Amino acid sequence: MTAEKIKIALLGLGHMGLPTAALFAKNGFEVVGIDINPDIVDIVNAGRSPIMEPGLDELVQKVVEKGYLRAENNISKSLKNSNVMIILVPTPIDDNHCSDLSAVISASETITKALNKDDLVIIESTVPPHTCEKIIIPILEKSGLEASHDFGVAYTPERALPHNTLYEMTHNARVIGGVDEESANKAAALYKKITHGEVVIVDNLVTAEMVKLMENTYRDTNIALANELALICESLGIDAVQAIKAANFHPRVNLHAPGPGVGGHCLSIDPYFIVEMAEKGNRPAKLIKTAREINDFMPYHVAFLIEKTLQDNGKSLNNSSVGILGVSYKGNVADTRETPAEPLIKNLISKGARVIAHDPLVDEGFIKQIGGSKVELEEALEADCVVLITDHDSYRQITPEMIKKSIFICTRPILDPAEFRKRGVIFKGVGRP
Ligand code: SAJ
Repeated sequence: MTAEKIKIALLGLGHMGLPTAALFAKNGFEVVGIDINPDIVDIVNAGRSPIMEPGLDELVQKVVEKGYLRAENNISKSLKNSNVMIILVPTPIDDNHCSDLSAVISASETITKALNKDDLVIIESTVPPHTCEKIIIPILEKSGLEASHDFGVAYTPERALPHNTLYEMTHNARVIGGVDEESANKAAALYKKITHGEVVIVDNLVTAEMVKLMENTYRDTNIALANELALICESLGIDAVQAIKAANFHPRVNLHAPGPGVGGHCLSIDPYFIVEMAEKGNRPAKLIKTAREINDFMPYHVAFLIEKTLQDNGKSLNNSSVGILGVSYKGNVADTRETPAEPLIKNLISKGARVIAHDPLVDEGFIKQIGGSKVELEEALEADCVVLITDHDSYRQITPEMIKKSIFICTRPILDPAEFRKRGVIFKGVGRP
């Protein structure tokens, strides 16, 4: 397939899908973005991005204006005219921590209706191992065409950090696996057009699926290690953040940062895809499961720290106001998916606390929906107990004088306890006895 002959259809214009579509369009490919949400389609066709991501609004405007990118929300002739189809739809987990592949299955069925000989289907959605070969390819072959013989299939996981997506998508290495060598090479040639990073071809589809899960499971288990060490340090009167910082001077140590819990739609979800398939194969995934349990426990440990610190200072939680700083799942993003702030706020309210919350990037709707009320920063800082949950850059400017009632639980390692304690602030935190 030569470049001018390639017409790309990308299914799923989300946090990763829209940047991917825009980058292919920026590099001269004709791209149709397909999404089931008509609002997203309208916003993109108006030349704007429905997602807050630095640089994305301008990029979408440029490529839509030039006619390289357009969006549609149904099976259309443009899908039939496409010869490269990319699936980048969400893969959440259900209440039993099992993968919900309904969006991937639906996207595959959509493609099957428009699949032509010599097409290339690329899956980017994060999926459990063996999904491509055991679920997606059988659906695609309902077209009457045979994978490898008639059409190509490749898997390449997206791996861009939210809030830095465009840079990471054009610089991070890409891992690619194919149903056959030709599919992998075709996909590699395509992604080399949008990234300066290394393009690493692995043996097959399942290896590429597993690489993505390994990356995020590596981070989740390392964060769990940092959190467990922090809990132990608290009981031993050791400042875990200081100890971790010192330990990381070792050339082969990279302990992550303890915090209020692990949010986002990746690290808190992807490890379960490995657990699900491991247990199907009667192979336990004890460490991975335990790490998830440790990270999911952290919001409740923060609630304990708040309650205990108030009690130690003659106040009770059910007569106190708690001012939460930050509700998104991590600093400088507006995304609240799986945020640890949600279980924390619900737990505090169940114990009778009055919870007020500030977040420069999250609107009132989410905060109200979980039972809190959105306030200005000044008001949150006047609460009986101020709790920093999200490491937004703007919170690095907080000074001891701003903590009006002198109790401050800082769950992220972004402020210096000594600065606050020497001005009379009762400064506690995860791993900060
Ligand atoms: N967190 C900690 N301590 C740390 C690091 C993070 O508590 O030391 C928390 C964060 O506050 C956040 C959560 O963990 O709540 C996840 O944060 P993250 O930045 O590690 O993860 P994501 O979901 O924003 O992005 C990750 C990235 N994966 C890797 O870095 C291996 C990104 O490259 C992936 O593309 C993304 O998941 C994804 O889409 O899978």
